[in-house]
Amino acid sequence: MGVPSALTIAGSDSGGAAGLQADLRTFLTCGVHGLVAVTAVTVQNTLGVHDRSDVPPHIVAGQIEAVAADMGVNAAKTGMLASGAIIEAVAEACDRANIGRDREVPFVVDPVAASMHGHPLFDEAGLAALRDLLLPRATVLTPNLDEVRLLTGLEVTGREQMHEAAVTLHGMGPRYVLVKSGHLTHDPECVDVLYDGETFTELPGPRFATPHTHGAGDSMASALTAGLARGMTVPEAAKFGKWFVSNAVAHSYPMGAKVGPVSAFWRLAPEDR
Ligand code: PXL
Repeated sequence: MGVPSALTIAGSDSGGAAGLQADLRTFLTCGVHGLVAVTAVTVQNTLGVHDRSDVPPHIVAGQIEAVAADMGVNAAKTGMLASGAIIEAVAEACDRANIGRDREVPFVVDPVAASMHGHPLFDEAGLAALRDLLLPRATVLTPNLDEVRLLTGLEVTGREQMHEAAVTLHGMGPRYVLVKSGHLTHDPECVDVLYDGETFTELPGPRFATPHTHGAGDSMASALTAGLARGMTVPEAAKFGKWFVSNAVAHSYPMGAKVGPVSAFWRLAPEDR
């Protein structure tokens, strides 16, 4: 096999911490060629998202189909999807490109709902389209606890409830659900839960004291996607993603006035970091 490729369907963060910039950096350091379908351009720094422009839905679909037809996609993921109209176009393009649950190309749906500053990254129609069109197409759904609440109404305050949330979300269509524990801040550890409809697999990790966590969710989902592109099973790729993001948070750095980015540099040789 040549170099594996992974596709991110995501928005641009001008601050380079999250979004497609985090995804491409992660793909690179995981040895995977990054393909991109840009959904939106955000005007962003560590103080917030100040403006944005969404890409026309047919251009988002066109990017997916162009790279799939010519270059081949070994795994795909979503990030910021911006609107219901873009989600509809993504669902149709993914079907044509054979991306999705029970299809040839595994599909990681990261249901990115808001920026870390709380700015919504899609509208009401986007939430309905995510539920109706993307959850049933997901090989793996990777919500954080805010996204669990948005999708299910469940307020998760402990590890037991993470299991309940995983069961509810699994009933909404994805093949696997990975509930992330980063927002369970009173828990001294950071134990994510993977559920396949029968078995719960706990993915333990340390909780770091750093405030600099921008892009953590994107990096986790991208490393998981890179693992799938390299031929790992979903449980193997989920463990790989957890390992990658724990190290990325451990090596995060301050930049700008507020929350700095997690690092993908940690996998480089020390003299290159
Ligand atoms: O971290 C989620 C995310 C994804 N995509 C874009 C973002 C953010 C968070 O700020 O800005 C473009």
